[in-house]
Amino acid sequence: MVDFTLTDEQKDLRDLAHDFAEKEIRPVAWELDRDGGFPQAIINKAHEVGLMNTHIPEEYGGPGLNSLDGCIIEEEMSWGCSGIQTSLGANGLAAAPVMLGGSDEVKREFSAALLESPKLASFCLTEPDAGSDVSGMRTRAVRMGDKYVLNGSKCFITNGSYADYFVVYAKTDPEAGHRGISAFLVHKDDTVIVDKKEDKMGQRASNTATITFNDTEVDARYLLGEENHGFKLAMRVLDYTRPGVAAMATGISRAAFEMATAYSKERVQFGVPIAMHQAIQFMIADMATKVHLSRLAAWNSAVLLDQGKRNTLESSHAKRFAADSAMEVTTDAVQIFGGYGFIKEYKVEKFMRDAKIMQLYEGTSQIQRLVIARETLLPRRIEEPATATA
Ligand code: COS
Repeated sequence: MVDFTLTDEQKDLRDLAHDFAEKEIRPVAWELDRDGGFPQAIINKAHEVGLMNTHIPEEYGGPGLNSLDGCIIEEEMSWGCSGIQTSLGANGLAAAPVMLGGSDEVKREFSAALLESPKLASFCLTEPDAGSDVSGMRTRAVRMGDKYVLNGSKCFITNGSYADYFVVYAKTDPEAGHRGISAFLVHKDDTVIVDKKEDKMGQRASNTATITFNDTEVDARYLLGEENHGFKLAMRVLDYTRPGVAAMATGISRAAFEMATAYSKERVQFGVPIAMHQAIQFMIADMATKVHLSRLAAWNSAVLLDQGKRNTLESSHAKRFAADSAMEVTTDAVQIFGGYGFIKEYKVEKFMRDAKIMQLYEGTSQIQRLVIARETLLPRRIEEPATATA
């Protein structure tokens, strides 16, 4: 039986994250959104209080929090600002392939670097011509003695301009399709070029950049997993991280829902607060259901992972539902504000812009439906179990 009763430790974690979101994130969120500034000061503080790198196992010196713990933190922090949480959480996405595929020595070295100081790591999968179609990537890695040499460009890379480490997927056998991709942990040097910082619709406090690797040399010990097994590693990573994205989407929905509910009790039209009108009540009811079910789906997919079970189907259910719900809930929140919702001063429109990326990154809502359809029609297609080590 699934039991979502939080332990005292999980309640403390939720309070810590909520307090941080309220005191550190919210006061600067709208300013960083307006200016597109990078939340370095918040990253430093989050690192100091233990709200970053929470996934690093205890055996490597980390807090070893599980996937459900991660969801609890990500919802609260995204209630503060999902753009800032994207900056704080990107290390988790980059560290997952290291924890799943790296040698013990590499895991130890990488964990120590992230835990010692607020260093950032980026996950580099997407390319201009390879978004949903991962195996269409063109970045090449060629083995030369005890090194690999990487060439190619990756786009939409979170924290790309500020990262010291990059987990890069590249073709090691270009003729072999998805069976010719490998993953590498790359340390930044002067062959790693930040080409472009994107000017985005939402999550403007997160840095998104194009990164080019020009004859970048990587020691062979930084190959993650086996050569040519990088595609499956990436899929396993996404199974691992999509519950967290669903939790982030829940945080955005909840924030917009709270703001709209409060406003509906204050705004008077036709002689009563608009919350007294059934048209608004039904919107509020649907929003409440979507927030509630988004959280349950995120937690369910996380708990499966914590139990060492494969959660491919459930993480796609959660990511798809929570992301689409975030778009709907935030749009309805703007609607409840009426014309004021369209005015930046009223703040609620930021959630609608931030919600859009939830339907796009870590697999679009269409890709989640593709995974759900395949898993439903061919449930035993993927033999490999997820491990609970990352
Ligand atoms: N875990 C382990 N293995 C998996 C897997 C999973 N979750 N999903 C697929 N695989 C395996 C398959 O079993 C298959 O193995 P074989 O080579 O032994 O046959 C292999 O990977 C290829 O799978 P599939 O045929 O499903 O690959 P497709 O090229 O059709 O791609 C999708 C599948 C579209 C689902 C995948 O490319 C995807 O998730 N794309 C979105 C990428 C994304 O999220 N990008 C965002 C960037 S990260 S911010």
